[in-house]
Amino acid sequence: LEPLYSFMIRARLPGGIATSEQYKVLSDIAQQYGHSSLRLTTRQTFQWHGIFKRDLKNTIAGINKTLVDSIAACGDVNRNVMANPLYETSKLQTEVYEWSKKISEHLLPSTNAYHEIWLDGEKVETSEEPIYGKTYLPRKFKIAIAVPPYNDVDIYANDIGLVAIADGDKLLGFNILVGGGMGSSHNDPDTYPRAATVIGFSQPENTIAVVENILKVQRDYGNREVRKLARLKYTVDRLTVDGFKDILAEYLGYSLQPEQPFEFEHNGDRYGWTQTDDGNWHLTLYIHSGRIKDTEESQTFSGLRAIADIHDGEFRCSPNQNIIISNVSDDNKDTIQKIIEQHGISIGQTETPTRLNSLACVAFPTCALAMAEAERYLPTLMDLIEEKLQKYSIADTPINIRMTGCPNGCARPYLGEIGFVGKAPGKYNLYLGASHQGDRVNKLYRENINEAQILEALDPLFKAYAAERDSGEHFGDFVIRQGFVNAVHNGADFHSF
Ligand code: SRM
Ligand code: SF4
Repeated sequence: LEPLYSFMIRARLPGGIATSEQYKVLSDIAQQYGHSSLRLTTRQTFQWHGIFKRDLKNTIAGINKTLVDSIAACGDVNRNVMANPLYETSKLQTEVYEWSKKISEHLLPSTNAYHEIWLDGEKVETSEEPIYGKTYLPRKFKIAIAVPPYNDVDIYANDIGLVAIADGDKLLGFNILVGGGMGSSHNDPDTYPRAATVIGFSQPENTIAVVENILKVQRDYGNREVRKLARLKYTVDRLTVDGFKDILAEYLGYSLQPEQPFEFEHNGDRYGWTQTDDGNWHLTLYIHSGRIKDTEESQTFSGLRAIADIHDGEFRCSPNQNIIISNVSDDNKDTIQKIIEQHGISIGQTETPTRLNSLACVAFPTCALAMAEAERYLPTLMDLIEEKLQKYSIADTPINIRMTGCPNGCARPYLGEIGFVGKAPGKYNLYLGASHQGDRVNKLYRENINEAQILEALDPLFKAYAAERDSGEHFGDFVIRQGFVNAVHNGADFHSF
């Protein structure tokens, strides 16, 4: 008798967008095989947990039927390219979104192996991958694209970031960022999270060439000996930023132009209803840690399914584990609002800004790499943190809080103004001092502490922040100005004291 193995499946959802019809199937699969629970991820897609081995093939075939697939949702290739999914908000957003699709399609592996194994496709000889070569990449590879002032994709956490530079609605090109990444190992100074570095500017027509060649530099220069040092961030640091730029220029046949000025405001989502010029409505829901399931407080799973039954627009995944019900007609708006209210689903109007800016990874019970709870524990800790924020009358000030069950960093904890990274059950490292805009990683403040110690550590910080902050100063900047932690500018800084 074989043990009852269960698996996680991740969909590849181009642009993070599912039509209502597709969403119904995703939801039905969750009902049939996945314990009526769907998980929105920090990279704009859906996961199903607890799929039994015997159901694996049926589940994947079901996903394919909906025209969503799971190719390149995992593996040492480029993952989905993240972009703000609500592209109708401006002509510029639409154009940038089109670029994210083009890049994603261009970098998809062309192998047939996936179809052979899972879809009973006929076995064919596969030729060498045009971009990935025979060896693929040394490690997973991630790209995101952002339109300032919104950094909702957390661009600095990606191997490649593209920041749109525009004159009004006219796209002039992209600033190119390289070498972002979160993964690290506890007590191993060779590994570190790193905010991506801006290396120049490129005109729109060169976008694909620039991205493809950065990927090829990583393919050829990335560390294939030591897997934990294989991400592009380590390649960039090993070659030095200038060295990397020189090699890229050789691959491209020209150098990138100097970077253009830009500014981000924050890296969170914008909640509630919004209307676009075409008259359609869009509703961003707050889904705690991206978990779509029914609980006593909120029947999110049933509510979203009921919306899918009447909604003729789409369901779009945000990069922060939330969902946007998009392209709602005037006629449907009130009905959808009613379903939301009947099912106790949040549209981010009653939570504190700090809770709305919090993220937690999956961790226990499904993640085999977890050392501590994240998704299941953060709400409890948030209640206690909110008590402290209220005590010092700063509950209306947004502070980014991120928690993960291990240092791999799936909820981008090192970009939290307050970051918790699991060390052991009930114990976390506490990091402080990431920027609110998401362009600077944080630094270790307390190691291996439990709930009581976390609250004891945060109390005086909140007290000082309430009394001594400058006007408009964010918490992450304040703790650095006051000397609680030093700012981290590069990988070496992360571990130094
Ligand atoms: Fe992740 C591995 C979950 C976004 C860095 N991640 C895992 C695995 C697959 C564990 C494993 O290898 O067995 C987790 C599955 C847990 C489960 O039970 O579902 C897992 N990662 C997730 C998700 C679901 C977290 C979430 O709560 O939303 C996210 C799925 C994204 C997606 O749709 O593709 C997720 N993972 C991220 C991010 C955030 C991002 O990309 O913006 C990061 C940090 C950015 C980065 O890559 O540097 C991230 N995951 C990792 C790493 C560390 C990589 C490294 O460079 O060291 C691992 C471990 C590994 O690759 O060996 C990992
Ligand atoms: Fe699992 Fe660690 Fe990723 Fe959390 S951060 S989902 S515990 S691998």
